[in-house]
Amino acid sequence: MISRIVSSLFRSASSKKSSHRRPVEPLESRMLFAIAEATSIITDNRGETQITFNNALDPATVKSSTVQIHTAGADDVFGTADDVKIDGIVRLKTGNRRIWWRPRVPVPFAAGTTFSVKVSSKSVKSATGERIDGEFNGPGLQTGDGVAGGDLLLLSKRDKGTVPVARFSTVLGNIDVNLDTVNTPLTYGNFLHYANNGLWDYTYFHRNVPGFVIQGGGFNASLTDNTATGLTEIPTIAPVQNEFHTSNTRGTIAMAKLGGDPNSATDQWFFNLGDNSSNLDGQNGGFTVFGTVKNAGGLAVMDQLAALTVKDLTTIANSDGNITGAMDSAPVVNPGATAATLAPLTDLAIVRRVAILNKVVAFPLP
Ligand SMILES: [Ca+2]
Ligand SMILES: [Ca+2]
Repeated sequence: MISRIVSSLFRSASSKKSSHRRPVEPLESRMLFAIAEATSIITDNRGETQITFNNALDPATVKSSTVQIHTAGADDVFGTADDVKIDGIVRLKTGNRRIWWRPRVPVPFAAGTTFSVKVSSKSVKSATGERIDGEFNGPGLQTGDGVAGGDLLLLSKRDKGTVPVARFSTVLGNIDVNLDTVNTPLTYGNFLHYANNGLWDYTYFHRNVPGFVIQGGGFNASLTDNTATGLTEIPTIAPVQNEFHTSNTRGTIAMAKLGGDPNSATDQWFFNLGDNSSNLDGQNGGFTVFGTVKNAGGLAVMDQLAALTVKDLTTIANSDGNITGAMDSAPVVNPGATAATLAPLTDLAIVRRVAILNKVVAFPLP
């Protein structure tokens, strides 16, 4: 993209030189010298979309009418009249450089459904008033018509590779996890049930044992009742057969289970903070490692979560003994949090969302 802008500059300069009497058209330069272009696009299989620009955008121009997500409709073809617009909420974050779209309904369509993303260049402007440049030349993808300007238009598709990536969006940042579909297929299927139905949205890490594990997946916080009373157990399905294969080393994630019952894992998982292989590989049939933290950034977030203050919150006002009993070593982001005054959404180590990252491809399909 930079080279394209540079060549535009040269073209303008030379035409100006060859015809002194004709001024450069101001409208044309506004189009060609677009100062806001997308540098990163992240989408997940339940529709959440984050588009980061190199420069700030005008917040007044970023709204549900100018950032649109569609599914293909009955004809299964994008760009036709029956495409279905998905109702969403649009925010502008990160110094007004990141468009953050999420569906208003947590699971608006079957997880994995391909959807299109359109950011209107007629409407969305940079903070200084220029139209955006709809070309995208970011990692793994080039899309657009090769001419600066125009709508930013993409398709987001299910990643059909053998190592799909789950993103755990936590209060302290994202942890991307490479999922093992080959050695732990049943556990992977179980994982998809909870992730794809949004059941892990607004859950929290309820147990932190520094140097050992940090555990979550079992309980969630209410968006409408920010007190201990609002905490609930997430509904579980039948336990999954144990599939121990990979060692419980640092940066792996494994299923939690009941003592003395190897085949009892349902919705709770834990990150191994250190090398727990000598303990967890042999105990209770071995704990099933089903994924590995993908990169150093994710490990850093994991370690930051593990460094949070730990509180005994077993006396919170909640009638569910499974919840209170599990919170004897609960990490809190608010060091002043107490069992008596607990405000889960602001005090606990919330996991805002767990979803599988999608692939972004050019629109229309090649
Ligand atoms: Ca269609
Ligand atoms: Ca273009």
